[in-house]
Amino acid sequence: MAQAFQKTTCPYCGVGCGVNMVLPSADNDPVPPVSGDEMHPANFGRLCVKGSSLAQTLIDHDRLLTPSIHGHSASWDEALDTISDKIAQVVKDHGPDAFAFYLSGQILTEDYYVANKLAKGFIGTANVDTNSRLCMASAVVAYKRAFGSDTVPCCYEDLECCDLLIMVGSNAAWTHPVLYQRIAAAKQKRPHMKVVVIDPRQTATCDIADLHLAIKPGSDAAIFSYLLCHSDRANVLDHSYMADSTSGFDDALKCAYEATPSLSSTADFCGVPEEHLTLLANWWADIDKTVTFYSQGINQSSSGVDKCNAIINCHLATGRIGKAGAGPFSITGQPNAMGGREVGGLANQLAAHMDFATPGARDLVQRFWQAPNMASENGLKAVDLFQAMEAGKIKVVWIMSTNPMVSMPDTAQVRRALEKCELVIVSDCKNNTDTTTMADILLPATGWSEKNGTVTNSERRISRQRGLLPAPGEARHDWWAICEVAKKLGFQSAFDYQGAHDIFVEHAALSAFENDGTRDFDIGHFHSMTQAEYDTLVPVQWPVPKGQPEGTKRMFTDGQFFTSDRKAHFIPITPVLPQQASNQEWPYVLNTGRVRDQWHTMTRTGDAASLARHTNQPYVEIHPRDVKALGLQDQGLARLVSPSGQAILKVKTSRATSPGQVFAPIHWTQAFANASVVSNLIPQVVDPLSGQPESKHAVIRLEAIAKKVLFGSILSRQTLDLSDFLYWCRIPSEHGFYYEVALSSAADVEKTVRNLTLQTGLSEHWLEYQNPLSGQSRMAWLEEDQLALLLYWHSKPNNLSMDWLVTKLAPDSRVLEQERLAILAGSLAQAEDKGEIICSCFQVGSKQIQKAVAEGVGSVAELGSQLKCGSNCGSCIPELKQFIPSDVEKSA
Ligand SMILES: Nc1nc2c(c(=O)[nH]1)N[C@H]1C(S)=C(S)[C@@H](COP(=O)(O)OP(=O)(O)OC[C@H]3O[C@@H](n4cnc5c(=O)[nH]c(N)nc54)[C@H](O)[C@@H]3O)O[C@H]1N2
Ligand SMILES: Nc1nc2c(c(=O)[nH]1)N[C@H]1C(S)=C(S)[C@@H](COP(=O)(O)OP(=O)(O)OC[C@H]3O[C@@H](n4cnc5c(=O)[nH]c(N)nc54)[C@H](O)[C@@H]3O)O[C@H]1N2
Ligand code: SF4
Ligand SMILES: [Mo]
Repeated sequence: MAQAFQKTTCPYCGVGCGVNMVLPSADNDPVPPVSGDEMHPANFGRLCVKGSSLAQTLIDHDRLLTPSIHGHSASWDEALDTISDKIAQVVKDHGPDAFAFYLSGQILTEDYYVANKLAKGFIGTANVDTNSRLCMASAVVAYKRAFGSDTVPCCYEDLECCDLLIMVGSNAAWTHPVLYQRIAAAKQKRPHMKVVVIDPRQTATCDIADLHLAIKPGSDAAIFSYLLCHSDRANVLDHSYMADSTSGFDDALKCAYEATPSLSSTADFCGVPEEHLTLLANWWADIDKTVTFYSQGINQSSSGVDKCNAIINCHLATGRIGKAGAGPFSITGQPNAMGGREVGGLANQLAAHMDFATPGARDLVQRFWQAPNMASENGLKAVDLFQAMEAGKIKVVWIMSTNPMVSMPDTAQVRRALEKCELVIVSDCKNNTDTTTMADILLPATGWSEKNGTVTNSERRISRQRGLLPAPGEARHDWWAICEVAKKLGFQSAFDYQGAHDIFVEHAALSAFENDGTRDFDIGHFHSMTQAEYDTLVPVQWPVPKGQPEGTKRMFTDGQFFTSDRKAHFIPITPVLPQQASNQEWPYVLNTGRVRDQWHTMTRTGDAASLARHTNQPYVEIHPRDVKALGLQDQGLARLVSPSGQAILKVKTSRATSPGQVFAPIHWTQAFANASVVSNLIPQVVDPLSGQPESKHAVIRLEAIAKKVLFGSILSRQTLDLSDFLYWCRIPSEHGFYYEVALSSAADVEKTVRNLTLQTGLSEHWLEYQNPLSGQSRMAWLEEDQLALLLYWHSKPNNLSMDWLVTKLAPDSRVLEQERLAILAGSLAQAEDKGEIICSCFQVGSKQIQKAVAEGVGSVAELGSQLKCGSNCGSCIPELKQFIPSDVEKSA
């Protein structure tokens, strides 16, 4: 019998896919517990590999279950008393600005709303910032400069009905996979549709590109300045639209001509062939229905706001906005980055899309909230906030749903700041993150599948997340913890909510309060919604003002904007390169970003062994020319050194990056590897307008790690202290603990083995195999026929599959007499070796795919019917194509 499912929303990326979740039941029903919601307008039933693996992340591994104060378990009451007493004391002694929230685009709108209300209206500080500062703060400021409001004009359908799609600084194939697949499907149906990717790196997204501009890092604004000039030269300016709906064009055009006087100077500035730029310019001139889709390659830049406005200028000049298939579309990363913007959850926002600078706004919000202590000016943006903390000015910080010890630039500075701060409160679902280890007070939060509320996706669509599972241990909702502290501070009536529904309707009422069409964000239709209506809310795009329940697909269809003159503003742009340029001392440029199967700091995706198999270790992608010049070894280790820090990463030789540039993913933390936190290397350089860090750019040195390094793989029944290793990385596995490691020298083996036997309490007896010719040495400890510890040493970096060996760590697994040799020889393991996993859904590896292709399989579709790979979520299709010789030729 099929089980009933409930609808909720995926907690990962800003696509905001609808998810059906089967509630646990006693019988073993074959229906998968998580599937795509066919009715949800973001995904129509599709899920990517992360969404499909959600069930695997519901396990309670390392869950934070009780509050604690200075490492000792405490009751909620004790923890909340300690927090409110301390806040009251610092506010009294040092003023309200000694307190700060550091929040996240991964809390729900209702959580965000009460945090913002408490700080800005009741404690009296606008020190409410969030990891969205690292994510889309530049896009927000640019929209506001141009439109007078932070309004995303487009919707997902525009990506399917445009004729030219320019994807800038986005690797959507891996980061917004369901949207990418919608685009790929639309392009297949409409072959005239052109896709252009602008990214210094060749990425999986280039798979559908008709043109890839591998620009010099940071040079994007010059491309769009050139397109603005070209629109003028090619006579495709929309003069009547500009006259009716915009102002400031002449200055912007003059500036663009100064910045990009010729094709050759622009091509040179951007480091691209002139033919590529000409092709793009011709398409831009010839094709009216154009969407520019942009993400972190644009935003995370010291000139991020200008880059966004350079894009918006081009759309305004050609009237390509407010129409089907046209617009400047900033795509959000986190599931509720948009919800955060809606409540005003950034230090330079007030509430409900109002700012401190908007005349009358502070008074309006004060009256609506009946707030006793309204903040009156912007608070500190993330980087400034942590610097003020180090300087002793922020004395209490409440960090919620983010891991700044990994994600902020210059994490050593973040450590110093948190050490200095008198009270660090961290609300998280996990016990052991790089930030929870810095907390004075830990508060256990409910997580996805347990909490109730709303999130808003990249196309302004509000969807419900539904609490379907019970909260484990003493975990509580984030909004509840904030409201309890507010009440203890004396603000009972303003925070006396019975549930998320109460908060949502208040938020809706504020959005409509004295609005009358003056503010874009208006969801007044919901102000009187009942609990039952909230519980059955279907996904809807804002604005949804009173009397207009339908939702709004596209904004600015009438050419009216939210500036004082109701016109959109052109901004004159002078393109600049990243603030730090490489030089003799720091000859390489580091670019950072995401991999397909991991989410941020791996606190959730790191629980799914199957997701670890695509990319199992932190790596740095380096062009073969540089690998050779630096004497590095492919798959070996490199040390990356920047003026702010260091990291050790595995070398991945790749032509995807250009010589002189390297790329490293951001995901690995100290909980997963000893020396691979990439944000260590990033300087605290920010955009002057948005405060967004230049997280995509550091100047670095690369060093080969001495040749005598001994590499190893370790399997263990228990976690190990590997602090005397040069390098270790824990790879999530189905059973036990699996580490890839390196020792500085083979001479350290004896001491290391002694240390490991002491730690594990294992005997001095082990099975051993040595091959002096190959430098291999292997040791296994068995306890009552069960594998307890296995050490494999190799003198060269090795890609041995540990799949079969890991199964021997399963609790009921026995090592049979005849398998003892296989354990040391690894022979059975190799018989099972699938190679690097390409398709995570069906765990199909590169070696299996290569074999099928060698045997005559000639297309991705045939691969799918033979091996199943690519036939579920489709996230791996760009990679599968790389195995098919005819497809590789086509893309070359
Ligand atoms: N698998 C996965 N998906 C995710 C996430 C995740 O952690 N894992 N996180 C989510 C979040 S919060 C976000 S914000 C999004 C981010 O989504 P994206 O922005 O698509 O992801 P990134 O990999 O950070 O960066 C995108 C690209 O910017 C390029 N780039 C670097 N410098 C420049 C430049 O100067 N100009 C241009 N044009 N490009 C440049 C990089 O080479 C990279 O390919 O992903 C969301 N989706
Ligand atoms: N160098 C470099 N740095 C970057 C980036 C980059 O591209 N390059 N990207 C930046 C971007 S775009 C982003 S968005 C950030 C992301 O960086 P972070 O926000 O630091 O990363 P997450 O791993 O998502 O952290 C979320 C934390 O919240 C916890 N959590 C999950 N759900 C809940 C909940 O409901 N309540 C509570 N209280 N806790 C919860 C998780 O366990 C986890 O510890 O990284 C930024 N940093
Ligand atoms: S694309 Fe994937 S990660 Fe993003 S919301 Fe959809 S299922 Fe979740
Ligand atoms: Mo993000």
